Amino acid sequence: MPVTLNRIAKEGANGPAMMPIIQGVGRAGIEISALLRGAVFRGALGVAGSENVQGEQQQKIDILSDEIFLDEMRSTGHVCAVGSEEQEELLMIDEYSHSDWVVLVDPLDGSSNLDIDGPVGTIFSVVKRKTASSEMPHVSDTLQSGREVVAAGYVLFGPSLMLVCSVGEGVHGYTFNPNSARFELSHPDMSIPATGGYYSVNESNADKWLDGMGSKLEALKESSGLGMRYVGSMVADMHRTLLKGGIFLYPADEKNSTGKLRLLYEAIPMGYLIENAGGKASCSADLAILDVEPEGLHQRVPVYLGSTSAVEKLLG
Ligand code: P6P
Repeated sequence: MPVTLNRIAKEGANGPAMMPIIQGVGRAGIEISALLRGAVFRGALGVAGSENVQGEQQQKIDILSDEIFLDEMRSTGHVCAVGSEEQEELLMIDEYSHSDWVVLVDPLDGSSNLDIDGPVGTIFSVVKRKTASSEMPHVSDTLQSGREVVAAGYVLFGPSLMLVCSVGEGVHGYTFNPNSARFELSHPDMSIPATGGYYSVNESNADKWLDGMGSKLEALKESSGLGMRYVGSMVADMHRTLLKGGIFLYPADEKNSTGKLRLLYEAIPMGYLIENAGGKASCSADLAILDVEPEGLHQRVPVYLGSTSAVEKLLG
């Protein structure tokens, strides 16, 4: 009998509460995957003519994916609010405003790759609200460090549909099986290789990097002999790093002086997975991503994630 997402209920203290939420993420992934397949025939590709809170062009499909994700979180009956890259404010789920759980999400990360049929992903994390269940959830419920995360993961829309997640009891990968129409365990106990793999970065920014990162990366390249791979879609680049080892980085630069990637729904979920897979996730030489105290829903940070030796070699 294949192992399904139901197994999460048996994973430690948090498993039972997290299973229905992660199953909701899986349902959203299946629906978004269907949306992506053949989107071109429905005119769903291309820009929506609006901007997200980051001032970035929203793809039509970003907005549709955000709606699907919110709806599936509502259908779990256990989520009181969702903080989304696509929404300036925290989205309340009124019918379940008394529930314990708040979900942070980038519903369709890397969507600018859709025009070239590249891989994209959904990135999520779950925290327990700090406000009383008798009150309405508040954005302060989202401003918790990665050490408070109860579950995190991503859906990868690639040649196959995958859901990789952790509730603190190891990292496990599930692949959607079209024959049974459900996610089945395909990558149990994922552990990042200690050596080998690739460095993964947009090197075209190297001349603008801050903190001497240009020379630090040159030193890493010279000493490690790592190959280079870069998709420009965080979920795809992080999935390869998790499987093959190496390092994914997006340093701060003159254009993005606090970094480009978002703390709450990109850096922290990926940092939680990488640490649970035996790797290292840093914002700087002396600050782990999971130790950053968030100040804003859409806050950005520099990120260095991967095999411990590669991250430590780069950052010193
Ligand atoms: P650049 C996609 O827009 C994204 O948020 C991540 O998925 C990806 O890692 C990064 O930005 C790519 O940024 O500047 O290299 O295009």
